[in-house]
Amino acid sequence: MEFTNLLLETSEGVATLTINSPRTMNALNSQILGELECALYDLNLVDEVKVVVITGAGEKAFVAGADIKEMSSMNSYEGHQFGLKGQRVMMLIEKMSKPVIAAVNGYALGGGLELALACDFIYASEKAKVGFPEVTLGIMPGFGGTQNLARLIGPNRANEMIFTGTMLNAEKACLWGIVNQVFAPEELLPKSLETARGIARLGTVGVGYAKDSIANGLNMGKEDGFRYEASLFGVLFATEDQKEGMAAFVEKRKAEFKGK
Ligand code: CO8
Repeated sequence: MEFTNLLLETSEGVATLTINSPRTMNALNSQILGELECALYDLNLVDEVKVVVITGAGEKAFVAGADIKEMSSMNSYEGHQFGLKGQRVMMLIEKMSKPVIAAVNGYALGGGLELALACDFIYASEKAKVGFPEVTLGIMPGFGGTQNLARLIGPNRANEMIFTGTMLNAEKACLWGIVNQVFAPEELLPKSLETARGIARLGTVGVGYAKDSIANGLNMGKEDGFRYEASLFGVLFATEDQKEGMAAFVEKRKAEFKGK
């Protein structure tokens, strides 16, 4: 599939999806959201792809938010549709059976931070700045940010970030648990790919089921979560990866996983 605003590169089981509109700080307009939805839907179906890394083109921004110029003339119905479109992309990332890592190379603001938060974890460059400036525009986060941020760092810190609209630097974002690791700018993508390739070499059915168990378990009571985990755990014993992984351990050799 051809994309106007995305670059897609796949190697060693890892697809790198780069949002490529640096002139507008990779702001998410309707077209980019549509392309992201198609690309992610497709990547979830491609067997060769085991892990996805999302990043932004250029040196300044991961994604500086939803496109303010496009939103400025929307009516209520259009705003609602735009919000739903963005939320579909975020939900798609969460529902994918493959890990998605956000490599945040610069500003991740508003919808950009929401995109990063929808990913399974975030690596950031020392230059990254994250925040929700929506209240400075008279709106609020609308691509799942109020939900995902509060679940990740708790309501008090989420309240402070969202009500004040201030940005955190990478160090503070890491301290607050938004970002897992911070790297020098030139190290960010290599380190993200190294982690992604490491995951891609493992038993990726188990990885996908663990993602499912963590994500869905968070919306359940603990007992239901335990039950859900046990049912997925049991299914893994019907996979080739489980047989290969355990046989390799017993035979003292490296496992050759097939992802099935
Ligand atoms: N939308 C559209 N264009 C943008 C955006 C954006 N979010 N961010 C930057 N741009 C454009 C600028 O307009 C500028 O274009 P031009 O040269 O044509 O004027 C170009 O990118 C470069 O930007 P700056 O000159 O401003 O660059 P600076 O380095 O001076 O500043 C900043 C960088 C700090 C990132 C600054 O551009 C900025 O503050 N951008 C806006 C950040 C923001 O407010 N983001 C939140 C947007 S709202 C949102 O994301 C809501 C999500 C949920 C939607 C739900 C809908 C229902």
